[in-house]
Amino acid sequence: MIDLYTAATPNGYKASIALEELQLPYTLHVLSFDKREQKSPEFLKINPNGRIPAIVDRSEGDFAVFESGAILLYLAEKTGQLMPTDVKGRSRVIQWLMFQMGGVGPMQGQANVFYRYFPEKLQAAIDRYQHETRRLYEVLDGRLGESEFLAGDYSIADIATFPWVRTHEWAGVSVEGLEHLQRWLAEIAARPAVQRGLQAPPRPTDSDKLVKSAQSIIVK
Ligand SMILES: N[C@@H](CCC(=O)N[C@@H](CS)C(=O)NCC(=O)O)C(=O)O
Repeated sequence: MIDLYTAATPNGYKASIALEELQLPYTLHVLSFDKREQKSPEFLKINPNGRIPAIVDRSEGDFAVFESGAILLYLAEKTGQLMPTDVKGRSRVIQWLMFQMGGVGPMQGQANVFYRYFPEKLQAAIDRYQHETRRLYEVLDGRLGESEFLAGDYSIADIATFPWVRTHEWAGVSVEGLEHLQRWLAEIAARPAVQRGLQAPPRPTDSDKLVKSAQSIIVK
């Protein structure tokens, strides 16, 4: 059994989607950012960075894993699924996973911060992060024009990237003209395991609440 510590955010959904795809039983622990549960002493023992997602694998002597990319690699390697085992195939998945972890996630995350949450409107920062996110989307679109999924077959690289790209509007970034990216988004959104993962927990529909919750993290 796996304990999943998460919240309704793109990084959180990577872990819940992977657990659903792999049909691994897990217990959901939804942390409240408003109550700063991600910074509690108990949770910091699981993730010293005080962020979600994190998992604890109870079947492996309570082994804790933090960082969403590391969680995806752990689950793929534990099950032998969602990532090939040959050196080149594995490398392809890791390349696109790193591209998400070092590129799409941080850039789009900062686009969210400056476009949605930051108390001051810093146009240069908004432009910088939105343009960089769009540029990264164009790289994804190019790749998806030659391959159905990012690393060949459906893999943890797609699971890492999908929850971010699906919320492009929230970051104020368009996917217009990126036909391959749109095709891929629709294809992944249609997967039953992805739909289940996106309910663990569901994203609040009240955008004011979303903004307030995110602001509580940024200002402290
Ligand atoms: N690189 C980390 C980023 C994790 C992250 O930034 N999580 C956000 C939610 S998407 C969070 O927990 N924020 C709460 C906080 O900063 O206190 C990962 O991929 O796991």
